[in-house]
Amino acid sequence: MERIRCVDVVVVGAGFAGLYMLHRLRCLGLTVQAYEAGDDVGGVWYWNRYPGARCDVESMQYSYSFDEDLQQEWRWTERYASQPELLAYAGHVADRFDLRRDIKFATRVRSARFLETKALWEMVTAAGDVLHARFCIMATGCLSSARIPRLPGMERFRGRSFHTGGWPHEPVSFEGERVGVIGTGSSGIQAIPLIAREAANLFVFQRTPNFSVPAQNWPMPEEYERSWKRDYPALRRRAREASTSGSLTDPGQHKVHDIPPQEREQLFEARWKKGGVYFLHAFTDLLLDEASNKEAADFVRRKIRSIVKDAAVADLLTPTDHAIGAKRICVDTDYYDTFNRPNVTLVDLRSDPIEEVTVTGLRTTRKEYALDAIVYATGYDAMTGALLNMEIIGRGGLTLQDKWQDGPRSYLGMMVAGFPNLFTITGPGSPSVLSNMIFSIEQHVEWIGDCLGYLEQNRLSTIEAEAAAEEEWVEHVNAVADRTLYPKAASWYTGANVPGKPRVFMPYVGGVVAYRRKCDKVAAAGYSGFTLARAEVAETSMA
Ligand code: N01
Repeated sequence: MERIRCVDVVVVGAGFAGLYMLHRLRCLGLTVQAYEAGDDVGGVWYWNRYPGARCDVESMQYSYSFDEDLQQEWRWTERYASQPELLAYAGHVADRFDLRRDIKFATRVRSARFLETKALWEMVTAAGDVLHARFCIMATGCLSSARIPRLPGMERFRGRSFHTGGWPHEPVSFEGERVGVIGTGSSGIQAIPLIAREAANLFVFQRTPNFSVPAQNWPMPEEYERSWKRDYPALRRRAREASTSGSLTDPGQHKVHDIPPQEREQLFEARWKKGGVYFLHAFTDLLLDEASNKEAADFVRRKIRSIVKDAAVADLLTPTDHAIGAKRICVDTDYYDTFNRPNVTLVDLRSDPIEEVTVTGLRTTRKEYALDAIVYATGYDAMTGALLNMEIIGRGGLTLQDKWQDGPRSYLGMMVAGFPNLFTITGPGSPSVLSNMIFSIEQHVEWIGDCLGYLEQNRLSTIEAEAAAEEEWVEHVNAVADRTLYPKAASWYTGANVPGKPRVFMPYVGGVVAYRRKCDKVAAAGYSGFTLARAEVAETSMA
């Protein structure tokens, strides 16, 4: 019988998390096998090729900091990087550190089972290949499991269908076509203005309006780039030590009601002009106090009404059911103005829901829309979807699906009791999606790398979260979230976008500084809250 190959670590995913993890593990002298479902590196930036896909964290900050030469040499061309540039950057990193040779592409992991007697993870791919590894690191991303709603008749549609999170690699033209976009979250809001410019007619099928602020994207000013590069290490350190999200955003110092209304308005206006998610940092209490939040929300509502010429359309585009920022704020270029175009129609699915997809388009309760293409911008089974799509089996046959049937539970968002030697990079219970993702990825990768180094030095072979520490962390994550407005909105942060998904606020809202302090404290105390042990049997190159 053929012997099963065994490595020290298996990494699932080759996006920004998987790439850096692989590099870090190699630096530790460990043998690594990475698996990636796509044909190349890049993760979310590999899949999301829809028109307008762009990051909304500034390029100078949405980039790796771990290698000074890399951050000095790479040149971003815009304030916010577009998807092609981000994908090129991921490719550059893979080349620079020669990472591809340890990544098996076009390979989806079907299951991961912890073999207790051997203290090994057994990985099985969709093609049936088997691999053993002492450690399994899930770098599977928070927004990687695309969700297409099951609409009656979908399979009949004779036109082209797309999901923003699985966009084709070849160019897609909508020139002269009748296009329907379903969904008005960040992806839809980025894609709609560009599709509108190309299509003959664009129908936007909106169920819930979202708050969006202008990106104010522009070509990278040379002096701005130079100022960052002059001081990169110090600025990165400041982001680590003195920011809530891992990005330097020039946070406001006041609560909304501490300053007079006229000044307030000026401050909101200044933030609007500055662009991007900075808007939510105008005041300190926007996500803590409903009255303060309402001031910000009303400002954006007035902006919508001032941009959109048709008052009835403006009304439909105006969010009224959630606090601004409690659902992920959207960042756009010309979104609201797009509804002034004669070829764009907003369809309100609240008053006129979709009944079915037909052979030639979509039928709502009131009307039939003939379409050449349907774009589903319908989001993700966020944070847990990619993990739960695999069969992950821990001690005693416990599946992650069972463990998380009432919502995700983990210690620090990195390890789950009952699943030894399994790490989740930016997992639920960590700042993840409420932070600059590359920033949080780096923190987790470095913490996990140090942890594996510690185990090696101390000749230990397993680490497992203790149930009590996990319980305490889950309670803390919930308690911190409950002090904010976040859990009140029906958002993907809480799983509300997926029918039947348990409603739990998943990311850690306590800020990256407090979070890092906790993780560092745990490590400094010899990994408090974890059980560390030496297994009887371990096939490893580490021991
Ligand atoms: O997904 P979403 P997304 N019928 O879940 C609608 C990140 N991101 O891909 O709200 C009709 O936000 C749904 O309506 P409703 C960012 O973190 C970042 O846009 O459920 N409509 C909603 O309007 C973001 O938050 C960038 O009523 C249906 C939309 O589809 C996250 O990814 C860019 C429907 C889904 O919105 C997800 O964004 C892109 C149905 N059956 C993404 N089902 C940056 O700018 C769903 N919808 C960095």
